[in-house]
Amino acid sequence: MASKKLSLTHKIVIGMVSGILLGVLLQLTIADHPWVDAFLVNGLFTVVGEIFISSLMMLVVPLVFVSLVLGTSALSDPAKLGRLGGKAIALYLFTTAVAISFAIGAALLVQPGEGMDLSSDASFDAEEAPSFGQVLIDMVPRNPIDAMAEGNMLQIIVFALLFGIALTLVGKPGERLKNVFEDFNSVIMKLVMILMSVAPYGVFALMARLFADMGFATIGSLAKYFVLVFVVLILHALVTYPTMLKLLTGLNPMIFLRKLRNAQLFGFSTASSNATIPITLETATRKLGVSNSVSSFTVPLGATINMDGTAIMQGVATVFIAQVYGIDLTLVDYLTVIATATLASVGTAGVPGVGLIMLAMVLQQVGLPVEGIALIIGVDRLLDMTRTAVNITGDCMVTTIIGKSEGQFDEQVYNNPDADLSNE
Ligand code: DAS
Repeated sequence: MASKKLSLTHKIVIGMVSGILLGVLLQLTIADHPWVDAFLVNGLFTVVGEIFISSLMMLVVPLVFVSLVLGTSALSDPAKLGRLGGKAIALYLFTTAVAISFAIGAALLVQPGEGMDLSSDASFDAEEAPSFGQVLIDMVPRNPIDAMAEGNMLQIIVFALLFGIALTLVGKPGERLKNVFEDFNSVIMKLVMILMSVAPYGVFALMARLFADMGFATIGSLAKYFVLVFVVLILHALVTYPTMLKLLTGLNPMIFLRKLRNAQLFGFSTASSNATIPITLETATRKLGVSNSVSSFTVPLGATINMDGTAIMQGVATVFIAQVYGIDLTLVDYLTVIATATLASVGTAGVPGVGLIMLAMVLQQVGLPVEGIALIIGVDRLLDMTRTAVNITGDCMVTTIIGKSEGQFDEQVYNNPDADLSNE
């Protein structure tokens, strides 16, 4: 009997697990064999891992711009766009507020910082939180080429939306240009497929380097904090999202979670929602059956403004740091944390480590010492990877809800187990 071809998901999981096992082994030998660190961990694995992430990031700007222009131009009625945007922003902010409220409640119950003495003398440079008005002003690109060069996702989204609307209103030239964009989109999507085929090697290198570098002793002293964030993240992805999807669409959430595996594995491996946009977009359209008109808008938007996983870390970290420094927060303080974390997520891109930068804004808002972040940096990478996978899951859930509510959704594709890239 011909052996069943390994699916892409299986290959990525094999790459991930073997990378973790090798990394743990190397971590134990690095002290005696410095060449392992130099040639393998900071040599081969770093080079392969960084090339893999850069190759994904390479596709994000052209893919987001082209697919969003096409998606917008297909939405014949611009008023529909307003409704789509309103629904997306409302749902994204709502799920983020739910996530952080859930996290704060769990942290107050578990008390992760209880009994911890203040052991850190390191400091953390906090960035100023942009005002909400400034975030709105910054969304409009003065120079669209600059916005693309800098990968400013919100500015690229705004320019692509306006360009797509103008494309539909300009008649023949727009029709000709739309054909060019459609061909360009096909080429970019082929590039995404090629990159997905080499993903297992990139994931292997990323995991091997991470686990060779990460001292497990750090997790030990922060075990309560680490485990609490991890558990709340998993519960949010496996309970909150399936419940919302079932209640708001009636769809089978188990199918949803199964089809999300590749996108989640990419998000976990890269710790970057932005780098995973090509896979998230492909998942939303080809696996979940949401039209490009909706996905091309809600996926890049979600990668930027929707960070439920990040909000969960911020909720637990705020309670943890307040406890470690012996500061009692009031209900108003917690409401301020929820509002600040929800709004802070709007203006920050989905790249590795952005959650900690946003946490500094949240702590400042409630008068907590920002240097408390130095306590949790050591275990943040693994949590960043997990919360990025949760962020992406939230993006796809909202995309599916909106696609179905807008009639831009093919339920046959959603229910078809073979509408799945992992077999390619
Ligand atoms: N790494 C971020 C993302 O890409 C999440 C975070 O930093 O919390 O979504």
